[in-house]
Amino acid sequence: MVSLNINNILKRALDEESLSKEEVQYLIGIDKEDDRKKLFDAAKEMRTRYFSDKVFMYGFVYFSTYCRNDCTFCYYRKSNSYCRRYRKSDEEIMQAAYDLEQSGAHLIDLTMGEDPEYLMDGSDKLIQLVKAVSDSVKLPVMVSPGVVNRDTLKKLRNSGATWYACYQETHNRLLYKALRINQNYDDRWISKVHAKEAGLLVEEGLLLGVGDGVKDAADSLFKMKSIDADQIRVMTFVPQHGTPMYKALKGSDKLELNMIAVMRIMFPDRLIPASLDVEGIVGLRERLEAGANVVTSLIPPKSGLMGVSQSILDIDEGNRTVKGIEPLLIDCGLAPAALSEYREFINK
Ligand code: SAM
Ligand code: MD0
Ligand code: SF4
Repeated sequence: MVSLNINNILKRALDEESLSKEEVQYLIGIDKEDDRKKLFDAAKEMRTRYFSDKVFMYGFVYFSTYCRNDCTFCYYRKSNSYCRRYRKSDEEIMQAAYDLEQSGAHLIDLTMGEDPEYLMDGSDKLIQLVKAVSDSVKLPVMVSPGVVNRDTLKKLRNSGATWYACYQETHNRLLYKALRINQNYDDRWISKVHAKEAGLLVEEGLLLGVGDGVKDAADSLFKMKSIDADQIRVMTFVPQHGTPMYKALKGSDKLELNMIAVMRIMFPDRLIPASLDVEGIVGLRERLEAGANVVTSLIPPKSGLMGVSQSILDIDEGNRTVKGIEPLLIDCGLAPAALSEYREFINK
C-alpha cells in the first residue's frame, strides 16, 4: 500500500509510474498552497520533458449560435431568449479564418451550436464549409459541431478536418443527464470512438463547478484514458444570463488548475489547453503555470464573433490574439511554437 504523501506521489509520477485512483483523487483535492506549488512544479517539469517551452495557439470561430439543444449551463441553449443569435456567412467565416492564420494561429477551430441548418439529414453544409476552409487556409482544422454520426465524421475527415472536439463534461451519468437534457451519454461518447476510427484526432473535455466533486473528477480522468484522446481539457463553469444555472455560483478556478496539473502528470504527452474563454487574459498565466501547453479561444477583434462562456470578454480589445498573449507567454518562460512544430505533433 502506497502512502498518500504528496512527495512520494509526485516522485512516482515524475518517474512515470501510473498512479492509483486514490492517489489521483488526492492530488486533485490538494488545498495547501505549498503542496499546490509542488503539484504545479511537477506538471511543468513534465511539460518541459515532452514539449520543451513550446505553446500552440488555437484560433476560434464560433460561426453559428443557433442550437437545437437545451444544455442547462450554456448561453446558446435554444430556450435562451437573451442570446444574440447569428449564423455567419461562408465569406465571413473564411475572412475570420484568414485573419487568424495571418495573426500566427496554428489551428482553426470551427465551432457551432447544434444548428439544424448544418445538421439536418441530407445537408452537406458542414462538410462543404470544412472543405472550403481547409482548402483556403493552410492550417489544420478542428470541428466542434456537437454529436454527429459516423458517416459525417468520415466525410469531415475526407473534406480536410484534422480534429473532432466533443466534450462529455462529466462521466457521472446522473449529472450528465441533468446538464445535457435529452442527450444520450453513450451517443456522445461513441461519436468520439467513431471519430478516432475515421482517422480524426479527438479532444475530450470536462466541465467543473456544475455539481461535480473531486471523486467525479478522478473517475473522469480514468474514463478519459480509455479513449486515448489526443487533447484533453477542463473548464470551469461560468454562469450565463437567461439560463437555469445563472444564479449558480461560479466555481473557483482552483480545482481547474489542480486538474490541469494532474492531467499533465497523467497524460504527459497530450495537448492540454488553457482556455481564454473562462477568465480571459487575466486567467492565462495560472493556467500555463499549471502545465497547459495550448492557448485556445483566440478570436479576431471586431469580427462580431462570440466566445462560449465569455461571449465578449477581451475580444474587441485584442487581448485574445497571438499578439495580445505573446508577452505573457514569454514572461512565463514559454514561447509560441512554429507551425512546423505543431504539424510534427499532429502527424505523429
Ligand atoms: N455545441 C457543441 C457541443 O455542445 O459539443 C460545441 C460547442 S459547445 C458551446 C462547447 C463547450 O463549451 C461545451 O462542451 C462546454 O464544455 C463549454 N461550455 C458551454 N457553456 C459553458 C459555460 N457556461 N461555462 C463553461 N463552459 C461552457
Ligand atoms: C475554447 N470556447 O477553446 C472555446 C471552445 C470548442 N472546441 C472550444 C469551448 O475555450
Ligand atoms: Fe448547444 Fe453545445 Fe450549448 Fe449544448 S453546449 S446548448 S449543444 S451549443
